[in-house]
Amino acid sequence: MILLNRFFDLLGDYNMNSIWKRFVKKDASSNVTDKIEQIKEFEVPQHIAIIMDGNGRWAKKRALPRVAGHHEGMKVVRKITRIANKLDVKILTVYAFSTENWKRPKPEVEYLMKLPEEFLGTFLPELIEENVRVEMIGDFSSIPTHTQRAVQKAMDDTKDNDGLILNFALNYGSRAEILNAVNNVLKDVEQGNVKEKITEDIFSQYLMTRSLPDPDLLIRTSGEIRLSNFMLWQLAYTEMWFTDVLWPDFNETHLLEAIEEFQKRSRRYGGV
Ligand code: V0D
Repeated sequence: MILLNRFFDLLGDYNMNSIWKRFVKKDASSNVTDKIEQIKEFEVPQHIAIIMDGNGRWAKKRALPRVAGHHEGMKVVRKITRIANKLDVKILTVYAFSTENWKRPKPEVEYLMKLPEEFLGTFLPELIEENVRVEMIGDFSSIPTHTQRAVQKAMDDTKDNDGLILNFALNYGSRAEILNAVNNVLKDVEQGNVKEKITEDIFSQYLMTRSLPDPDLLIRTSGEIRLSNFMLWQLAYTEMWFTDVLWPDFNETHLLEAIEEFQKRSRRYGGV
C-alpha cells in the first residue's frame, strides 16, 4: 500500500513536470525565462551593439508613415534593454541616429529628435528602478537643445547606477570620431601632454567609447550586411550577427538566438 502510494506520488510529479509541459502549451514568457537561464550558464557577451535598421520598411509594409516605424522601434529598445539587463549584459549600445540621417526629410528628422523625450518621459522611471545607466556617444552639441536637455537629464539622473549601461549612439559617425581622436592626439602631442608612441590603448582613450570595452557582439537587423560608419575601430574583433527581421519586429527570442549563436562560435582573435 505504501509502495502504491509512492508510485502515485511519483506519477504525480511526473504529471506536473513533464506531461503538463509537453501537452499544455507553455506561455511564451516562461519559455523565454528558461532560455535566459540556459544562456547564462555560458559566456554572455559583455557588450552588445545593435544597428536598429528597418523601421521605415516596417511602416511601408503596413502602409503607415515612416515615423510610425520609428515609434514602434522605440518601444523595442525598451524591451531589449529589459532583457539585456536580465541576462547581465554590461553594455548595450544602440545606433539611434547617424550623422548621415540629417539628409532625411526635415519632418522625419524633427520627429526623430523628439523620440528621446518621449522614450525617457515614459521609461526613465523604469530605467532608474532597474539600475540602468544612460550614456551617449555622438556629437551632442549639434542636436536640438530640447533633445539635449532630455538626454542630459537621463544621464544625470542615472549617473550613479551601476547596472546595465544603455549607450545611445546619437548623431554618431565613426570616421568623424576617429578623426576627432587623431586631432586631439595631435593637440596633446603639441602641448607636450603625450610624449610616448601612441598605442592602441592610448588611442582608444581618445574615442567617444573611452573606458567602454569593445563590443563582443554586433547585431544588425533588416537584411543589410554592412557597418555603415558604425564603431569601425571598436568592432575589429567583434562577432557579427545579421538578420532579415525588421527592427520593430525584433523581440526577446531574436536576441537570445543571436547570443546562442555567439556562444557557439569559437572566438580565436586570429590565433590558432
Ligand atoms: C528611431 C529605432 C530611443 C531607431 C529606435 C534621436 C530609430 C527608435 C531613442 C533615445 C530613436 C535616444 C537617446 C535617449 C533616449 C532615447 C532614440 C532616436 C531615434 C534619434 F537618451 N529610440 N530612438 N533616439 N528611434
